[in-house]
Amino acid sequence: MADSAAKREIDRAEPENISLRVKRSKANDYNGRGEVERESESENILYGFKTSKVLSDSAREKNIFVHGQLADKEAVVILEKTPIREDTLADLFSGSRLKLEMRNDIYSTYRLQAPHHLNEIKTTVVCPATEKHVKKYQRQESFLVEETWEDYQSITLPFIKQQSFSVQWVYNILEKKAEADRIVYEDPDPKVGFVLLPDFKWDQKQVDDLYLIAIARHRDIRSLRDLKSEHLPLLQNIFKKGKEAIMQRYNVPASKLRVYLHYQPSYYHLHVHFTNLSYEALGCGVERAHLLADVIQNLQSDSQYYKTRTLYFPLRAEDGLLSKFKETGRL
Ligand code: G7M
Repeated sequence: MADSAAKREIDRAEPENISLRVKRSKANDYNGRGEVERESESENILYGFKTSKVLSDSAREKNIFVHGQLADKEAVVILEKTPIREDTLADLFSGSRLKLEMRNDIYSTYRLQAPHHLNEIKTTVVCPATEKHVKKYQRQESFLVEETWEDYQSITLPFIKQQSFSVQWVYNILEKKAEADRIVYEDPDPKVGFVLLPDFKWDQKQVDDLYLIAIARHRDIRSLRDLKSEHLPLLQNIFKKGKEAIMQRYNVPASKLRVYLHYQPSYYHLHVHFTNLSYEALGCGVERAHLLADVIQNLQSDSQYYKTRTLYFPLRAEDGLLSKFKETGRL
């Protein structure tokens, strides 16, 4: 399979770099005041975590989203089992303990206790978490919303100006105050430049679930709705150089990538998602993802495309924007 070939390639090409990067990023922590703090790898900041509620969990995706308190601050912790990598199989088979559960004819099942280094759970901590973060991770029913350009101006724009998530983490990346050692590619040009780095959902251990984001240096583009033909050089630059950088670093060709923008995004600063085509990343469905190739073509044929079209997107039951659409009778 091309994917496993690419995966072997990532391991062969850069085993040191990748593990180093993973280690370094574990040791980095942004303290919310514009600086990065180094944290000892062995320190367990989750030691005193008090669980108040499981926001959602999935047996299929093997993850759990937990709301609780961390040293009296609200926090969300996401625990996620990661894929089993082919290059760990030898260690897994020879270094584990097996406990027999049942045997029947040619069939037997076991509980395998993997060696420590293969027994990790990817953990993401949001602290202090706002109420909006808690809602974001809470399992909720979704509703499809129809947004005309007029709706955008009268409902969506005022709402996002007031209530959107802080993009401080984005500025920290652009200013190299956080995640600087994770940058895969950067173009410093203030107009068409961008920074490409792993999305924090990707543990970078295998390319099967490859997930990077390109963050525009330009700070005045909130979302798809702000795009005009004058932004084509920026979008084309991200598309071309992003794909090239991913090929060079991870040996994944453009034909294996899904490159898209979210509408609505969670963070209103222009960024583009690059995911492995064979990985069904959350939010890559037709109701939320807009292929960058289509966005470019739409703007080439009509500079005002995103200022005239009705756009559709899902909103979750507790999203404040959904209430606004309801209040104005648009849903
Ligand atoms: O939904 P939206 O298009 O706004 O997607 C934003 C993306 O940014 C998501 O895929 C997040 O996983 C990713 N992301 C969010 N935060 C807070 C961070 C972060 O601090 N670092 C990195 N590398 N990615 C993030």
